[in-house]
Amino acid sequence: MKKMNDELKPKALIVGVNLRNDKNFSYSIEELKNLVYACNMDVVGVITQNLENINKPYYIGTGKIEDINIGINQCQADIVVFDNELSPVQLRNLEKKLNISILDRTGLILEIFRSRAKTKEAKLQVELAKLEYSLPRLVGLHDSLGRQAGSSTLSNKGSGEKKIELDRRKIENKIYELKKRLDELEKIRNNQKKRRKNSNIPIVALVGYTNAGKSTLMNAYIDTYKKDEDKKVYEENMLFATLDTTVRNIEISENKNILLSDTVGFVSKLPHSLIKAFRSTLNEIKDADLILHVIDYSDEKYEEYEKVTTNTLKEIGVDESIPIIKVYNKSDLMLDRLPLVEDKNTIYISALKRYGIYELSKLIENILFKNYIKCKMQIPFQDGDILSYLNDNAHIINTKYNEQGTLIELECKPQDYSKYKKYVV
Ligand SMILES: Nc1nc2c(ncn2[C@@H]2O[C@H](COP(=O)(O)OP(=O)(O)OP(=O)(O)O)[C@@H](O)[C@H]2O)c(=O)[nH]1
Ligand SMILES: [Mg+2]
Repeated sequence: MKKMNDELKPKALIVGVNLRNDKNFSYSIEELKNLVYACNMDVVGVITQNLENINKPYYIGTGKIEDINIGINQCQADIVVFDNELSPVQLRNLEKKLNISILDRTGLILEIFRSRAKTKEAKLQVELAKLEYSLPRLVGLHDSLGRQAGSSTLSNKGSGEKKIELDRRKIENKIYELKKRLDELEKIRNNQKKRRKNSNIPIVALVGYTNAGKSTLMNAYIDTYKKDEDKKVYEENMLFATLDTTVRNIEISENKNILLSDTVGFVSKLPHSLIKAFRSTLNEIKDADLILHVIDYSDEKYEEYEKVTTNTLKEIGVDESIPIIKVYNKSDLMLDRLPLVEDKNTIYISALKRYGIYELSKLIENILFKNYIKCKMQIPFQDGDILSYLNDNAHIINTKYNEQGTLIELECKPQDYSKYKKYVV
């Protein structure tokens, strides 16, 4: 039996154009369905068309418009969702022909982000992205207003155009104001970043397709290494549960700390206005010394998701020289499909069940602390301050006391090794 709630959900008819036999087309439609569900709507039908080129005024071919009209009636749809981004003119033309609300992929993703934003910065970023997106689309919203031919000055325009012009100015002012407030927040963020850089603790960024388990992995680290319940992050089975960045200092082995950061997830064709508005949140990834690319191995489309993430990293300008570990997550659901031999810098784990966390830490350690030098130092009693510095900053493997002082076996940074070379035995 259908739940009452389901009946109240808006019914969406999906429309997709397969341009020049795109091999990613069916994947894109599947993804759009998930985005529609994430926006709390039901999918009641899918209409597709194969085209060589788009039909500029409507995006879809003119003949297909009638099919969509029939589809709307048959499925009793409340809204039509297009799989691509529509130009303002296309949106207006289609609304006129179909007489129904229309959302394109970008509008849909923006709507999901709006409903998820919790922190002040995320809210401001989403609002900015929405305004940037709606500005060129204003004409469509006011098309029903009367127009007169007129010169370009406001006073000579017809009432419809005047209204659009006033709205446009209002939105432009609001965009200016939002950017200013976001710049202020970015300054605070940059100061925090500077402090982090100065601390010399390597930054490890969790990245990946939305819902891959990044936040769950962050929590697994907090659980395993910090035992600090209230510092956990929000994890949830929904697209875009996380919209901001959280950083935690984790000691993955004695005196080897990392700054682990969890941030917003990706989806294919992430709208440009969002990438622009979320610039400062996404910039956190650019500063990383190591990227953990988290992949939901239990999803049959995981290879597609992998590509989406790799492409998005390129798009936001992440340096290709940053090392990446591929973390195949949710392996607890795939125990019969685990490879016998893992590739280099690849690991199969379960963030939820906490399987493979220690092994992942070892991989991280091998990359970030590989230049640590293993040695023995004999520290005389009178140099207790050096012993306490090394206790705090090096990985001490063994400590023995003898007549000359303390003999330690340790792994330390090359800088510390050269500084304290005289103690090496
Ligand atoms: N079975 C299983 N489920 C997992 C595992 N890791 C995460 N999940 C589930 O996957 C869902 C999404 O997890 P999140 O950690 O919120 O995913 P995310 O990558 O942070 O997602 P966004 O913040 O939305 O981008 C949750 O319901 C988790 O319980 C795992 O190892 N095994
Ligand atoms: Mg998350």
